[in-house]
Amino acid sequence: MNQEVKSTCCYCGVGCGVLIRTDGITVQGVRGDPEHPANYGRLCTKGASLHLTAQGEGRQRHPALRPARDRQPEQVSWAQALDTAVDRFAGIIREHGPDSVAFYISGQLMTEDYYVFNKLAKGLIGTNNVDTNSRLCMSSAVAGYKQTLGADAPPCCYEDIGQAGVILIAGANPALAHPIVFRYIEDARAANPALKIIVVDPRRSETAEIADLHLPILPGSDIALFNGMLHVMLAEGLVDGDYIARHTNGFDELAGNLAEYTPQRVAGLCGIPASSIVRAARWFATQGPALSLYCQGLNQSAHGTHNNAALIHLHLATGQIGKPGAGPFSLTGQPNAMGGREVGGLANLLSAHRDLANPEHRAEVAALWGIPDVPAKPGKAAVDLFKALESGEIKAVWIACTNPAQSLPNQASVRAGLARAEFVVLQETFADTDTAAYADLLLPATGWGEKHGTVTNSERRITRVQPAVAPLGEARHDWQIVVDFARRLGRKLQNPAVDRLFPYETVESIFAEHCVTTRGRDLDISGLSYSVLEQQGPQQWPFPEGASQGQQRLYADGRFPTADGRARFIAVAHQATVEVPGKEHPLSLLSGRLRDQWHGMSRTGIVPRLFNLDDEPLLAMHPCDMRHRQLDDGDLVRLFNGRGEIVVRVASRPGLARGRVWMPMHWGSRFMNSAGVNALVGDAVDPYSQQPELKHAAVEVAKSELNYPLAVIRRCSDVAEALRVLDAARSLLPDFAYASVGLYGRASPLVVFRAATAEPATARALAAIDRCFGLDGETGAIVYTDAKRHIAKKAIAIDGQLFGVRLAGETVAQAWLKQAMAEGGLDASLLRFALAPSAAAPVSVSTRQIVCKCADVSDDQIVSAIAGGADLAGLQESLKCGTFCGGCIPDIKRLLTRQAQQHPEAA
Ligand SMILES: Nc1nc2c(c(=O)[nH]1)N[C@H]1C(S)=C(S)[C@@H](COP(=O)(O)OP(=O)(O)OC[C@H]3O[C@@H](n4cnc5c(=O)[nH]c(N)nc54)[C@H](O)[C@@H]3O)O[C@H]1N2
Ligand SMILES: Nc1nc2c(c(=O)[nH]1)N[C@H]1C(S)=C(S)[C@@H](COP(=O)(O)OP(=O)(O)OC[C@H]3O[C@@H](n4cnc5c(=O)[nH]c(N)nc54)[C@H](O)[C@@H]3O)O[C@H]1N2
Ligand code: SF4
Ligand SMILES: [Mo]
Repeated sequence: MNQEVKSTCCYCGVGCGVLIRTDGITVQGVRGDPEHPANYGRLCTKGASLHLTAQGEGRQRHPALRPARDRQPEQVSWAQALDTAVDRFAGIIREHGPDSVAFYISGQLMTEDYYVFNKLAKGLIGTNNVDTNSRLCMSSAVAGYKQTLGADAPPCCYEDIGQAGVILIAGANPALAHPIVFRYIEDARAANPALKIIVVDPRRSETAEIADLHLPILPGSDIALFNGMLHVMLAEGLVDGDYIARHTNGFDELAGNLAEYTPQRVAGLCGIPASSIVRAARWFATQGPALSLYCQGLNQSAHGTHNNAALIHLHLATGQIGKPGAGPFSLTGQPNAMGGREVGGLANLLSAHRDLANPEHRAEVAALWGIPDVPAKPGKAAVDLFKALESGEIKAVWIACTNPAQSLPNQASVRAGLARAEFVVLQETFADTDTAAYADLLLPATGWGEKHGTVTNSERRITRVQPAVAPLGEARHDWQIVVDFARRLGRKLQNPAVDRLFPYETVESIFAEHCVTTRGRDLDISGLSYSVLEQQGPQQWPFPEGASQGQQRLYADGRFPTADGRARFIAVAHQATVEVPGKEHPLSLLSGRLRDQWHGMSRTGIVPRLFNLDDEPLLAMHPCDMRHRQLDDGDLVRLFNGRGEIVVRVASRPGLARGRVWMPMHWGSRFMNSAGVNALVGDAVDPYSQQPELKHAAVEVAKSELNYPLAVIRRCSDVAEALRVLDAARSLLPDFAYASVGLYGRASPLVVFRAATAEPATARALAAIDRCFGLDGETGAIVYTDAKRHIAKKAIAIDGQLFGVRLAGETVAQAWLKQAMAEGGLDASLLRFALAPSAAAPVSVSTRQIVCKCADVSDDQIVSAIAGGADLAGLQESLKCGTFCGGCIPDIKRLLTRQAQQHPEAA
């Protein structure tokens, strides 16, 4: 019998509620939870395809121990696995002290998982070496809030988006990275024609398309812009002197600095017209409630904390905070980065927004945990933690729910650190991430659909996550793994507090303890419990004991959680990026997200249709920069700086200013033959937040001399087969100077492999490739070879349909071949076209346009349903198009109008 279980989407920090449909054994489907206040039933493409990632493919199913670094991991029991880990950790701790081990965890864990990891390190072992991937993500936002407002608390809520008069989106691309937030922005735009939207982004991003004013500032120049805006406000009398006087400190000192940020000077620093700065300032101060949305464009900078502070200043100076539609709203990246911050799971924090540097806070936590003290010495933040692995200072690392061998900057150093470490544990849901190659011990964790606990989203809302199915194989919940390890380690180290520290039998008991630690703090949730969350639904914090509901907005009374209750202005000044493009490396490299992929693609990378927009890592570049280097669209280029070199395909993007290139962060060594963009990005960090400058590196691009292209497209009967072929193809990647592999999916799933060589591929190499893709047979095959031009092609048909094609030396037909094969096949009678050097499809190939990317519905499906009498509601009912993110509804309406015009008689 099917039932629906309430859970959340495990991707971005919007924190959408989902209903998981299950027969109790497997996950059957997913839909948005109509009752969840984050999304009211909507989902984006990633959320809408979650069930496709929960079928067991690609998972780590049992603990495994690697007998030696050059050997494959071998299956072991949980007891063997944990005892081995205990022996190694205890041995290293005894010999070298607690600071010789470290934990590197993740904003994608549940709050309860996070809580016990933190307690294990700080409470049991006695080291603050516990840091997380939130260091790469939110730590500048944390430091920015704390420096100015006094606590790490986003003061806004999603409802503010619909109530704002002006929305400033800076260094964020919610159209792709927070799609449901973007739906709210679109709704606000539709409901209020007077709404002004300003987008600050060096690129003309997808989000910039909705802007009334796009400010394509020079990378890293946000402080100058915000200071310049404040200068204008001050000069034009647009600041709220009364609010400043009553609720803030430090304005005069900042104002002294502001004098030099004239629009003319700022125009030079930011590379935008002075008039745009003036306009942005006036709109911000005069259009009604002002709301800012910001993310990694501000955070991932060596001056990220001050980027955040400079933006928050605009709100403090105009009193645009603590009221509906207004405030600085930091968008959280990961689904539970907020929860991690709440339990203090970072090397410089303690439980419930307490600070490690504060002796009173340390004493409070020690008392709550029932131990004499917690260590005072700050732990190592992410970048330093991996440097310490490289230097040998840290000898063992426990990594959970993150993939540092892809996502950290300066990959050469990170990978050297992992290789040097004496003992690496990887607690993962999926097998074979880039980090797995370095792990001595692999521990299988439960994944989405199996997990339980709580998560907090961007608007401080805590949701209970319920399991829909049992753990796969031998997988265990993250908290269970930690608690089991902690108890074994505590006994081994003869720590008398171990039973008191880790008494938990249920996940609920951990949450209950966490709630207690928050009593009296800014994020007080002493009034929350699992039963309150189940009965009353997701709740925002604070929610102290006795409260009947959470708090929608913070600071309505103008009182801030600082010693004197006032917010603070910080004297921030413009700073350049750490690497400034120059003669040798004249291009500024930006990196970020695509709509349909999530980080290192361990999950989204097993869903064929999530590759349909981008199935290869592309470097976006301005046409003039390309011409200057004699590059054509689609050429393979070397992308390099002093740190490394990778080969990628270049794509012309006029929306990108000259001198800037952009690459997605998603491709690592599992989908291409290099570490991806982080082979080039440096590891300079912000002095306050220790967040690395992931968004900026100086690079150069040159045409590669890989003149012999290769492409293989292989149709598969189902996803399971596609994943097997994909895995096999991975073994080919290291053989090439350029290679990438991906999926593609419509009616049939495909595996798409592309590579290039400097010398023509030998017959032997081609035979190996054919074998790998199952294209080595003769039945149904046709071949074409032109030895003089080094062209060698082969196509195979099975059951009257094209099954696979390998093109070497010339590959121009691959684009239409891919479409045709994905739509179900290419009739065998057309096989010879597959080998022709034709970039255009033969007439008979259907070229369907996908209109609804969430439900994967094409224009011809919609047109034929309209011909059958369907209206919008009918289409939504029968095809499900336009029912997930809603982004395609305008396109569906256009098709309805077109059809009505072409066939008025039907209307
Ligand atoms: N589809 C998808 N969504 C995701 C994720 C994902 O992997 N895939 N990951 C989630 C996570 S963890 C995070 S942190 C968020 C990130 O969400 P965002 O930060 O919104 O996304 P990014 O693409 O990293 O970068 C945002 C924009 O910053 C711009 N930028 C670069 N440098 C600067 C600068 O100096 N100044 C300014 N003003 N802008 C700059 C980039 O051009 C880019 O358009 O996304 C979350 N959502
Ligand atoms: N150049 C560049 N680099 C970047 C960024 C950028 O914009 N540019 N963005 C940075 C940012 S903001 C972030 S957040 C990081 C993200 O970087 P990572 O944290 O490395 O990214 P993920 O691929 O999400 O890694 C999460 C891993 O946890 C596993 N997992 C999923 N669920 C569970 C679970 O419940 N338990 C356990 N134990 N494992 C699980 C997944 O399979 C996955 O492999 O990348 C950073 N790196
Ligand atoms: S916006 Fe998309 S990725 Fe983010 S939580 Fe909602 S469904 Fe998941
Ligand atoms: Mo992130």
